[in-house]
Amino acid sequence: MSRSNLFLVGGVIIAALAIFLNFDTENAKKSKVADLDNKLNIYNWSDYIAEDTISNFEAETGIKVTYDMYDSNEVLEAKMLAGSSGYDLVVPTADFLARGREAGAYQDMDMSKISNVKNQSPQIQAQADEMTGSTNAGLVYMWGSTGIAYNEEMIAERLGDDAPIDSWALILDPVNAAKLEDCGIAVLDAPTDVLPNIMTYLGYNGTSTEEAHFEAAGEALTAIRPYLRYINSSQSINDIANGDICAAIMWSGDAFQAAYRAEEAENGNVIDYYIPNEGTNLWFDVMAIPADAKNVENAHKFVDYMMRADVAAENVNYVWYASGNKAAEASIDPEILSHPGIYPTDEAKEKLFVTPVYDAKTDRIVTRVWNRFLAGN
Ligand code: N2P
Repeated sequence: MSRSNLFLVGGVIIAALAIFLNFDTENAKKSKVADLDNKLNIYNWSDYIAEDTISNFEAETGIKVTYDMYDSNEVLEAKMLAGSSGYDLVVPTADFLARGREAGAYQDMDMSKISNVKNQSPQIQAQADEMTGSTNAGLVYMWGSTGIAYNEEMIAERLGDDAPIDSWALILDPVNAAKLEDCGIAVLDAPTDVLPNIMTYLGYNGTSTEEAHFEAAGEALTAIRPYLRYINSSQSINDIANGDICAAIMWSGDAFQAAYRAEEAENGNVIDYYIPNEGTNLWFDVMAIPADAKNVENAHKFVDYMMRADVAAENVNYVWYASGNKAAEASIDPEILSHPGIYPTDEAKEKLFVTPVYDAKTDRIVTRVWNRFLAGN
């Protein structure tokens, strides 16, 4: 082969290679975009969605969902503040979302992409928006209260007619706690849902941020610590349903899920829930998008899907929490809609408060008091 021919062949090979490589990277780019478009990583509370919501969404949109669960705002917060969680959609309680936004851990939701935003209850949404100081922070998924779930028969056997089944004293009075130790008491591992309520039991305002009030709440918890079976936020649904524990500080919907599970199992356990008359906190859990989410479009598509009235109603009928979705109410089981433990009456609402957005100093006090309680001293 002559020298010039050699150059020609070499040139052709290089050009072909260049076209091939370029083509290949273009393809890779395209498939990467397609991958991104088809994925969604969700991190939500445990026991907080109907069984087929995710598969229905996947079938309808072709988006592949990875669905992980947590049972504490603190766990979620740590992940959000560290960044690179890999999640595209999470559901913090509004006070945690407010703090996370201040730290730059969340991005705004583009409400123009959520046509079903019209279904949202303006009243409920306003309460969350007030805390975050934004109308674009996210949309309230569910809301509820913190109260006491108990096994009717087991409590009656141990406390008789004296059982204060309208007060935090059922668990917080050490005399009662000692009598219930054998049948099992559980407390939520949720400092911001427990400490403010213990304050109301002690006669303080649940929205107080005074250090002395947190310390007093911590002492009241420490006094009953020896009688507690455990401090955990996701175990008590099954345990109280099965009769393995008899009283628990729980979130409203979880308590009703337990009651329902016991009924379904026909195991003889009758579980009830009440909002203590000293007062309790109402909370709002908000669908929100982390600042570094990769699949932002899909996160919006999912929120829009969750905001459909029929989808929202199905979720409520399964998890027994009150919905942020007003349009869903027409399809929510009337038993749920009229239940004062789930949708509190206006009278009960007067004793309810929302845990404030704690600043860094208050947050440190809460963490210190709670860790002491967990450690049992
Ligand atoms: C769901 C608990 C969510 C309520 N199991 C906590 N805000």
